[in-house]
Amino acid sequence: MQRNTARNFIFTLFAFLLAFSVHAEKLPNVTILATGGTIAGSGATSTTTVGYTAATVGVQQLINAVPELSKIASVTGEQVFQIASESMTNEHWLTLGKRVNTLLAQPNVDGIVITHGTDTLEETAYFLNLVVKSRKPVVLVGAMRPGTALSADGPINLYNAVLIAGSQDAIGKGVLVALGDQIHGARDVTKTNTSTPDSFKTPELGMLGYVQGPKAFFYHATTRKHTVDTEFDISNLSVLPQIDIVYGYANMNPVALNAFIAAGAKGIIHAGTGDGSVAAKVKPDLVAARKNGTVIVRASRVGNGILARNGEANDDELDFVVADTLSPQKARILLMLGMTKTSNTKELQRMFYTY
Ligand code: DAS
Repeated sequence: MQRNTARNFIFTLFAFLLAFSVHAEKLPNVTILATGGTIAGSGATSTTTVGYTAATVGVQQLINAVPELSKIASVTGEQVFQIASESMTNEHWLTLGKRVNTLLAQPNVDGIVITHGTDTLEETAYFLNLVVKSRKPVVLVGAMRPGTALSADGPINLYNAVLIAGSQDAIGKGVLVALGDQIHGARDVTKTNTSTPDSFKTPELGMLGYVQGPKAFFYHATTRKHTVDTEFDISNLSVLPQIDIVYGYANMNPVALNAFIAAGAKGIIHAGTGDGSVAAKVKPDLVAARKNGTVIVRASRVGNGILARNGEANDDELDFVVADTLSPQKARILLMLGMTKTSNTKELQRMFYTY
């Protein structure tokens, strides 16, 4: 009888320990890739919210500053770059995109958070939205105030981003952006204010959800292709086509356009006034550029709305591409990736209506 009791006790203890260890291991594995920016910035005083230095704090310090992370994920940190994001380059993007794909191919990585400066965060997010080959969550996060400032937003933004990256609900949603308790999609989010904490918005087309307490809540999903459904592959690329943006304004002239082309631009995003209008002084040079093989995409400086094909220019006749609803800075990214596959303007236009 005593031997049975002892055996039952040992079996019960073993079963409990097994169950506990399984539960403890259930925390998602999230890798934080740090690139710099304000979220890693520091200022001279607690009220320095502008005029601070970005990209001074390392990834482990960012993680140590939010001990609550250990309750929601098993976090690993990597310092990929340490730059202010206005200095992000195509080469940085290729390095980051390849690292993300390598990590997400590992079964022991459930999601990735990328800490990033806010100036080009929306661009990096959209680039990754087009090149990441996994359905696992990738969440970009930044801050509008350095960690040294009163009411710094970096720590809670980082906590929320890790929560989303470990969330089953975030799987298959495309690359996400998390600031201010909000969840935005990479395609349509944009920075709308130079300095206030509510800067990131998805005007008109709408953000995807919120983070509240210990959970990510999704209410929308993008209708455009992303991640595993895209046709772009950077695995064997070491350089991306040079695409530049010319900005439309009253009294515009073709000097910048011609300078970009002379410097070797393979494509031009024309960020026109209104519905992508082309100034009379610029049109002859834009038409000539197209005839000489430069791909021309008509976009708008306005910020919202569909760029209508054959609206402000006869795109069919001039063989221009239109940017649909993409901002000029995101149209540049799609054209750049598109031209790694083709220069055919009909194929490129299809891409602008697909992604
Ligand atoms: N210079 C800005 C950048 O690195 C700082 C920031 O807002 O993150 O994007």
